[in-house]
Amino acid sequence: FIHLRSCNKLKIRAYVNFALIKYWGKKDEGLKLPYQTSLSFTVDKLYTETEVIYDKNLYQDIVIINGKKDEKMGNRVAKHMDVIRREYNINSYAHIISENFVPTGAGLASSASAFAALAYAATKTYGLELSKTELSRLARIGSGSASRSIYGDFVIWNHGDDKTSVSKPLDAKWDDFRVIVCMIDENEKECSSSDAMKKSVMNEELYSNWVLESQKDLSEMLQAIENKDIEHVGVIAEKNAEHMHALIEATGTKYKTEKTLEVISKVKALREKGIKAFYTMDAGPNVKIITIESEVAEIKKNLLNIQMIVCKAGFDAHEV
Ligand code: 2P0
Repeated sequence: FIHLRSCNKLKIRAYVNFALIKYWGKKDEGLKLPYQTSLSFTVDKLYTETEVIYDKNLYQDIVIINGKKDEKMGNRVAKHMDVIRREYNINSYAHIISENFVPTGAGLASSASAFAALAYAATKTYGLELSKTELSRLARIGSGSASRSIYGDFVIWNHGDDKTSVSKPLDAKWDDFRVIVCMIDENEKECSSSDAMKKSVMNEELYSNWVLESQKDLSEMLQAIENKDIEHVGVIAEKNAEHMHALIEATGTKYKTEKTLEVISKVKALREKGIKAFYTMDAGPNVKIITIESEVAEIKKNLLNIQMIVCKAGFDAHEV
């Protein structure tokens, strides 16, 4: 029996990750098991910090995000806390205080960093020392991509069953690699990625093609990262993101806006000029430019009107 050490007050920071090979589609909604293996880059500039304070006097979790009660996210967090309580025999509700360190209103708050920080904070505060593999699994049940935010740098999240579908760090050190987040839209996305994923999975023909192609992209990507070949990495990441968005659009959702298309065409124009800039996109309008350090100044000079965050490799989730 593990005693509740409720005086423990600690804060966990987990970083946002961006997928170069996307996760798109679940074979198990509850356990958040993906159909395919994905690969991502955890960044240094965007993160979430979370505290979990168990309190025997509570009769429900109290969730405060960025200083406010957020009902929608609060319910999701409480649901994940229920999973954690059940798995680790914790019998107390908690105050969950979470802050997203992302530029305000940039539409970049991420469920990946949030659920990674939550899984870690909720267990460590209780005195449990979970392995990173266990944390990755637990984070995954909160939000699929959160399984990757347990680790910094390049990360691979395997498809598999509840036990095997966890992330692992890639053994690749590439100091010059950069992801530049271009902030386009601050509005909440209209269609949650969960709902959009479901629609994609329902189209069996397009979806099975996506799974097949994305896994080919993955093996090429692994080789390209090992070779530190930015052009190859960029081309594959772009192709993979484009394929995902084609699938999303074919099944009735659209995340790209006018501004998105404008930035994409600017990135392509940069490439015509010999600048090594490639893009990826997730379930929203913001574009991320994939590049290396030596190209950053030139990219900034050519995209003056766009607010950018230049990111290097981030770190494993840790206590602060
Ligand atoms: C990814 N995305 O690999 C992909 C690419 C968005 C596009 O993971 O339902 O918030 O919580 O498992 O992890 C966003 O989906 O979805 C995501 P859930 P999640 O980064």
